Amino acid sequence: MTAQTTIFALSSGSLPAGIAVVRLSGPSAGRAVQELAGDLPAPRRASLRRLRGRTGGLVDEALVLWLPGPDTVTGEDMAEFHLHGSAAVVEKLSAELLALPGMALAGPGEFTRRAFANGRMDLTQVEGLSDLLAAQTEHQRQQALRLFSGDASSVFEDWRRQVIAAEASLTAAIDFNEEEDVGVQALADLRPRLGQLIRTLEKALLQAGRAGALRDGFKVVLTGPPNAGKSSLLNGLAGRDAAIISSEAGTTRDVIEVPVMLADYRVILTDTAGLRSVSADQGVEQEGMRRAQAEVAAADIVLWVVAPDVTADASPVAQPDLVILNKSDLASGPTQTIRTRNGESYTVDLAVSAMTGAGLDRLLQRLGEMISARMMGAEDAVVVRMRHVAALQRTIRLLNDALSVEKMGLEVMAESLREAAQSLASLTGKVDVEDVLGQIFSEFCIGK
Ligand SMILES: Nc1nc2c(ncn2[C@@H]2O[C@H](COP(=O)(O)OP(=O)(O)O)[C@@H](O)[C@H]2O)c(=O)[nH]1
Ligand SMILES: [Mg+2]
Repeated sequence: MTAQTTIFALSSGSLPAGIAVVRLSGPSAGRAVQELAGDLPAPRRASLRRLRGRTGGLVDEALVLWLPGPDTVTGEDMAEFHLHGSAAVVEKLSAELLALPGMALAGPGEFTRRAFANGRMDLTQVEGLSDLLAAQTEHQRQQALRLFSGDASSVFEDWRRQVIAAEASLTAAIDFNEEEDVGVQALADLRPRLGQLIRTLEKALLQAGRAGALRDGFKVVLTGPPNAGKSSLLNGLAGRDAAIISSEAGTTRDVIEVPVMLADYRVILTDTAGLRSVSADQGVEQEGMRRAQAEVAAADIVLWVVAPDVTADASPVAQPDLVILNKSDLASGPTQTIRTRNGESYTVDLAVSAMTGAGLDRLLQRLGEMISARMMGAEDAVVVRMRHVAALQRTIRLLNDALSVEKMGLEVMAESLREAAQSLASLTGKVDVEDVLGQIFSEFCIGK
């Protein structure tokens, strides 16, 4: 869609609703208002108007906002119609708008794309907006706002300025290269500065893992031998029957994920197939176990579930985060340790009974505490997405390249620094971003 078209879309939620907001952006926004409302109301003032179609028939009575550019979210002329929120009203208005020249329905994220194209937002802010619209928890909202507000962009920009400053002083040194000492001195000055920056970037990368969990949900995986009661426990923790329970070992073959809220974090409880040795003809169960192992590898927290009436093979991870003894109702007394098939012993962290519900509250509380402790400050992270991680890793590599160059290679060093600055610039979208644009904007809904 060219910038010459004027786009419009329903920007509010699904219909019917109290009010439906149809947004317009582009050069004909003002004309559309004039045609429908009869005049152009005062800018930035909500004005009540009767909207009339081409034949003069009444479309609706609506609040109309006229928002002349460039001081708008998209940087273009914009308008809003606040209509009565029925499908028929929106349908009728859309038909009237489409009859006007240069008017088209907006594609997903097209308003935001125009805002980006007109320099009203940088790429990190666009990502923040996308996350903000998807935010389900208070922590996710805070993290998204950190990106959307431009806080993260200023951090990225500060890093980039440091690299550019280093490159500038190096270039100056190269220009004086006849004087041996200047190059030596320039390097001596630069090394600690770049080293410090690399450490800062590495620290930001470390935070990225937690930030990712905040965005996508914290993954808690239940693993253990068949019939230990993993599926029963998942249902108990989730408060509903999500997984099938059976006394027949090997019932759970697929991975079952149940999102729950714990300590105001989004947590994905994950039930898996029991782990045991099976013969080759039990192919489906084997595939289930393969998936179970993949889930364990991707887990943020691994709960190893065992029970008094089943014998466990060794835990699939060296150190499970919690060893849960289920079926405490079957145990004759308190059980402190359990023994595996080959004689290893593990300390039981919590005894519970999925059947009677005993200990479930304590388990939930314990999980909430573990997650809060691990996620502490994750909403402050600026490196959140895989794209950020990749750009940062590349930057660190280039800075290390620059540092490894000896005095004779000042120009090579300067080149590495230039590339490092570019790599940081790609975070906010100052360069080289065409390929990532499509990806990011495709996450948006129509009307945003
Ligand atoms: N007595 C008792 N039985 C349980 C408990 N939890 C699960 N079971 C039973 O153990 C069997 C296996 O349960 P299930 O949840 O399918 O185990 P999974 O194979 O680990 O997923 C079923 O017959 C359950 O009813 C419990 O806390 N106490
Ligand atoms: Mg199961």
